[in-house]
Amino acid sequence: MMKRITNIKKLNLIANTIRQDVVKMLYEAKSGHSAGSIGLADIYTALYFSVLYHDPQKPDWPDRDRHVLSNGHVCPVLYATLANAGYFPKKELMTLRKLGSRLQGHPHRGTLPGIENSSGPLGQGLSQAVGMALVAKAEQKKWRVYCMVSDGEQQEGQIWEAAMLAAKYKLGNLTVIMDRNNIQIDGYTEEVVPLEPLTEKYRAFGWHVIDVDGHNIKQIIDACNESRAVYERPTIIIAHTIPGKAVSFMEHRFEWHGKPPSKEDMDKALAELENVRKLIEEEEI
Ligand SMILES: Cc1ncc(C[n+]2csc(CCOP(=O)(O)OP(=O)(O)O)c2C)c(N)n1
Ligand SMILES: [Mg+2]
Repeated sequence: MMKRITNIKKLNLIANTIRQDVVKMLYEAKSGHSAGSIGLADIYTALYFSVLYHDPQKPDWPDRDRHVLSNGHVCPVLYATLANAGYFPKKELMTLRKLGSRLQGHPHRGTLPGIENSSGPLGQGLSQAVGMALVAKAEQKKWRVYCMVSDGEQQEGQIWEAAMLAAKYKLGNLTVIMDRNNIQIDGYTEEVVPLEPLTEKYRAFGWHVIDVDGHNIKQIIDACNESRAVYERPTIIIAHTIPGKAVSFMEHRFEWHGKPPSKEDMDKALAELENVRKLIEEEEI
């Protein structure tokens, strides 16, 4: 069983390492999705180092919590988190998107330990998560399902079908986290197809809704704990994030949705992240 880390400084340092790994992986791969992946480092740290019941040594342990990634293109952050948690050797991260690698550009269940679902086609992961939560409920299991969805995915009809079903079956064992980073492939969500008011929409669909700062690890952990205490209703945590968070030239820029860093970009990003690491060490952040 993975030991829970509660010290926020330690968790912030892990998130910083994950950001550095993602930058290096994407540079090495010469393709992939930078902004969403880097923006999710704090949430993935909270999930795998503090929230989930799981055991990197026993990835198929039947009583583990399940994490379903719906917006599969951000898998570099999931791969980096799994490697840092001990699911597979960190050096394998540098094989991202290479021929024959277990770390494909979109996750493939059955290939890499810790991957619970295949994804890439947007809008489907919530249905996968609802199916898993239904099984856990029917079999009266204690494990929970934590599902990551993006904001761009909210434009897919299938998301709302799954949302209705989760409410109908009173899936209190389902916690969804939405990466509300306001960008999608080629623009701002509110300019492409407006999504707001998201909180009210999910409330109207019968969900418990919590809004958090997606870079505040304590808030993320507290919201996950709150969701565990909500019965008979699924929970969605709307995590307000900054795409590319902590890499100044990527922050808030949809141009970085699907672009990898050049050598120059990587050097600049790693220098900035090294500064952030020092500030965390000195407890300035
Ligand atoms: C069904 C489907 N349509 C289109 C795509 C192509 N696509 C990949 S990522 C993406 C943008 C989705 O928005 P979001 O997940 O919010 O992007 P991010 O915040 O990570 O930039 C699109 C349209 C896809 N993968 N699946
Ligand atoms: Mg987005």
